[in-house]
Amino acid sequence: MDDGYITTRGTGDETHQHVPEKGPHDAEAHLTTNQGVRVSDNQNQLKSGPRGPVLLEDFVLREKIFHFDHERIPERIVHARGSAAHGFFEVYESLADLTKADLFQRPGEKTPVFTRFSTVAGGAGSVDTPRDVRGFAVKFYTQQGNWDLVGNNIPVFFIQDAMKFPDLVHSVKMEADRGYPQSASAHDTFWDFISLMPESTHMIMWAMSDRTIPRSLRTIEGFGVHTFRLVNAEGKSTFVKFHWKPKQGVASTIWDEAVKIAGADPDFQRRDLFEAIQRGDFPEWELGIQAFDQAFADSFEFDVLDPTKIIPEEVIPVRPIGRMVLDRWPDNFFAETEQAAYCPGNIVPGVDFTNDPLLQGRLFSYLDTQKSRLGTSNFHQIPVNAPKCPVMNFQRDGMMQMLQPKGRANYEPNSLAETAGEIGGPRECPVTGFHTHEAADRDDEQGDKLRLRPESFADHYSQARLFFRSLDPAEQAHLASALVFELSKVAIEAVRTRMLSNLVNVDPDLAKRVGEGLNMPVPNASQSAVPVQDLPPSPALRIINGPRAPSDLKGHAIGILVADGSDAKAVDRLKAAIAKAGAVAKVIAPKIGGAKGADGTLIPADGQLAGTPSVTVGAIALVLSEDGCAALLKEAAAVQFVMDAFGHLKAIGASDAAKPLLDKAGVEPDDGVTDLGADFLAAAVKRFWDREPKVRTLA
Ligand code: HDE
Repeated sequence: MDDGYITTRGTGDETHQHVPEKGPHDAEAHLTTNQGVRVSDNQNQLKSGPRGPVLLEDFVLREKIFHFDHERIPERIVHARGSAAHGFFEVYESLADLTKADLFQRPGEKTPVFTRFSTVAGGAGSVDTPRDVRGFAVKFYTQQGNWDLVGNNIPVFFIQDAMKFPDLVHSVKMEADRGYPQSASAHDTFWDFISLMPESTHMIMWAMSDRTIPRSLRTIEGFGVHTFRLVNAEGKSTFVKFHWKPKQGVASTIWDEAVKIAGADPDFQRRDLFEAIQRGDFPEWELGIQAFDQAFADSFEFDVLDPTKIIPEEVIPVRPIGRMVLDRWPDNFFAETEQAAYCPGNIVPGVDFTNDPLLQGRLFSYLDTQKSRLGTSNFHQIPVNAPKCPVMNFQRDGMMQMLQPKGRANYEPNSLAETAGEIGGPRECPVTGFHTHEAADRDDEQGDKLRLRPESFADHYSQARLFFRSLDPAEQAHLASALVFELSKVAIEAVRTRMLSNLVNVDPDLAKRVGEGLNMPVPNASQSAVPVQDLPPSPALRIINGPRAPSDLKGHAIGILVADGSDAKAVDRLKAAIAKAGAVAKVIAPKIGGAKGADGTLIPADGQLAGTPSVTVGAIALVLSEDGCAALLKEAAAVQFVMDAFGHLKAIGASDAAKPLLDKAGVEPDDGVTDLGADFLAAAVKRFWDREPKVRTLA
């Protein structure tokens, strides 16, 4: 323009020039409005004169801003923060003896799945590594309809009855008046509620254990929690508990590490899952069941309908029945991960519920919440939620209806509709349709209308004790310290005291340790309705020194710290050895452009030191020259890099010249501190728990 005003048109037009002209109706290659009209200028609104007012007739602007204004939908009231992936489930052998569910009939058959992991308390934009339970929700798109197994990474729950769920969630979420804390259970209202709910004690043991600070979403177990049932073609019902066991092993962080990860990379676990899938290192879980009958249920110490109880694996082993592999990241986060609508009520013939009062309440809640979140009763038509088998019924209309059924008949029975050549349209399927398992399992599963908690649900402490006493001593110390940390954030002394009195029932030594950590006297035990039992420990519950600790380096990330003067060949050798072990090497340098090797070659970097602290990797190697080391001694980030790796009990491999940095970071020699040879890779798979008493005081 030659009127003296600067225009900014250039950018948009240039972009357009790169788009090949395909034809007048080819909307793909051209920016259009939602009505399909091509947009001529995506940079400037329509104005009356160069500095004049914007014109109301600018439908391109109005449509664009209108749509943007409505991009957000309500986040999930719980489990708002989540990451998901597509994959498949492959059944190992026919389970026809136990269930008629189609996905379990033919060995080797694969069923598509969409699996979402989540934290519970925080909002959708909260960090990935708070101390929190993780959701583990799997949607199986079976040929007989969608089956959703909506579980957690902990096999028990806080409450026994759905009536208490809103209270529980209100107490843990940010406090009603002040709007904080976001994504943390360490505050008054949560512990006030918990201290008044002895039935939550078992879950609290799990929640305060290392289970709630997992290293990766790839290293968590999953549990269906409730007792479900499988039903075979003869109508025989078998009770089951569902388990997901990660092939990657079960691994957790240390609390100090989880806190630092939250600052270094709030999306740490989402990124980890994304990167693993992108590089073809597909995470895998085995699905297992604990199957049992009514006779076992009657003989078991606890009520199998009580969701605050486990059945130890030593009592009923977990039978692996198939595997799940997650091999495809969603194309679009909102369309898939955010709009995924899970519902424990989505089951298929061959699977059924039990009377677990928590499960029954859940069956109600999820359908409801999806309507509120997704705005329409037609949310099942959203691609991620739509079954991959035919859907045929006479449900019609509703907001955002995407289907266009033909014909006059929208009722059943009718004699007008024609579907697949049959007059009358879709019909009931008395044989293949879903039948609820009819028989009550016991006489007390029917009768008068009552609001009461059965006596068989009365023992709130024995399994909490079982859990605590089953753990490795290092994990017990973490659990006690977690309680000290959380209760130290509780301002109301009476709440702390009440919690201590509940803990005495779990284990007097635990209560003593927590009392000492708080510097508070331990009160008498709170009242327990039934005597607390000493049950045999279950070593399967351990993470540290447990049966499912990671056994190799596959999928681990190892940081290699370099600086100017590092031996480029040594870095290459290490990278090759790390790759051979199936792990991922991350070269970390003071500058992202890399470091200049001793031989003058450039050592490319994957991360810059300040932005890639050692908490983001599982072990560290220091490949430094004397000069490089001397330079890093003056960098707080480098000293902290090593200090944290040592404090987080990780393996540290170091070249001789890196010794001054080890010294400055306070590293004391132990089995986890090695040279850069094979010992380092052998050490990198482990954490050195024996080191812990040297680096922190635990309760
Ligand atoms: Fe949930 N839960 N829940 N829950 N839950 C939801 O549904 C609810 C419970 C679990 O990735 C909500 O879509 C009630 C146990 C997961 O999208 C809501 C009760 C277990 C997810 C809801 C429970 C879970 C949810 C919120 C007690 C483990 C995330 C948004 C009666 C077995 C699924 C939504 C995803 C989500 C209700 C208890 C797991 C409000 C009423 C026990 C993994 O419907």
